[in-house]
Amino acid sequence: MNDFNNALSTTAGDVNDTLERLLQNYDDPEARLIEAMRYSTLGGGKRIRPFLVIASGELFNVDRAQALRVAAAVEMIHCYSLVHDDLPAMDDDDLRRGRATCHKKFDEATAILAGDALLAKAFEVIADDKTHASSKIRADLVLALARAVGPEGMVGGQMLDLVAEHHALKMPEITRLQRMKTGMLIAVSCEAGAILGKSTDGARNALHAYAHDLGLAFQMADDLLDVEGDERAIGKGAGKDAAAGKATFVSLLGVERAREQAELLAAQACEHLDLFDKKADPLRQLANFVVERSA
Ligand code: GRG
Repeated sequence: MNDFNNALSTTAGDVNDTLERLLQNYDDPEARLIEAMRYSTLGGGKRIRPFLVIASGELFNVDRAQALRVAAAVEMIHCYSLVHDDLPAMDDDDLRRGRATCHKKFDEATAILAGDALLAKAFEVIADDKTHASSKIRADLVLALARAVGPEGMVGGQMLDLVAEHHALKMPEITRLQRMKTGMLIAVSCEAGAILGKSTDGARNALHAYAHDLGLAFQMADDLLDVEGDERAIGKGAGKDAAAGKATFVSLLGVERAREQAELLAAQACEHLDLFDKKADPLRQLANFVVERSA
């Protein structure tokens, strides 16, 4: 295993431990809700967003335990989006991370509640003073995260995606949709390290620019996996976009150009990190991982 894979798996282990602690099972009648939340967060995943929080925090010597709480909160939000996206009213998927989706394992109502509860829990974790002693920093994190996942971010992007099923989107529209749907959570994961570390505006903007290119590269790689990926490796249904007649980066650019473009964006993402020294190497390595991944 190389250094990067080691770092990614160490982060995944630490995030799992943090999620375990934050989502304690108990015996009350609502235990089924916690069980569904734990099922949806502790069952695998690459933990790319938590890695971004930790790696960007390291640039500013952020305390790891504090960064891990933010990383776990971001992962809770990501998992909530997956649980809701898999519901019959949305993508109607049976498989996620190589096992039954939350509503298949439990039931639809429980999956809706588990998603809702993960979103609320994430903000509870961020707003708790264990995350940072400064209420200003905690409020900045809450604001950045709420903007990234709300109507002008992830959920707004999901709405555009639903509307897009009835319209042929072009490149600028797809780019905007994907930027909102997946890019903004990726961007706030990078910026969280800068917020926790009270960075300069210049450093935060550089991380934002890195994340912008990284998010698009990530989505292009995801579209390529939907066309070329092995269902067992990616742990979810493949070929769904084409079957649904959805416009994607691959349907608009073709496989070759989408791959070239993803690689270009990953390289461009790294250029935004030039003001940081070797400490930013994990972020540079992640950009390569994102376009080379097979899952
Ligand atoms: C709020 C319902 C709702 C949806 C928001 C983000 C999103 C929109 C839906 C999630 C479904 C999806 C396929 C989004 C595209 C982004 C993407 C490829 C997510 C999967 O991220 P990975 O590859 O997954 O990081 P793991 O399992 O590794 O965490």
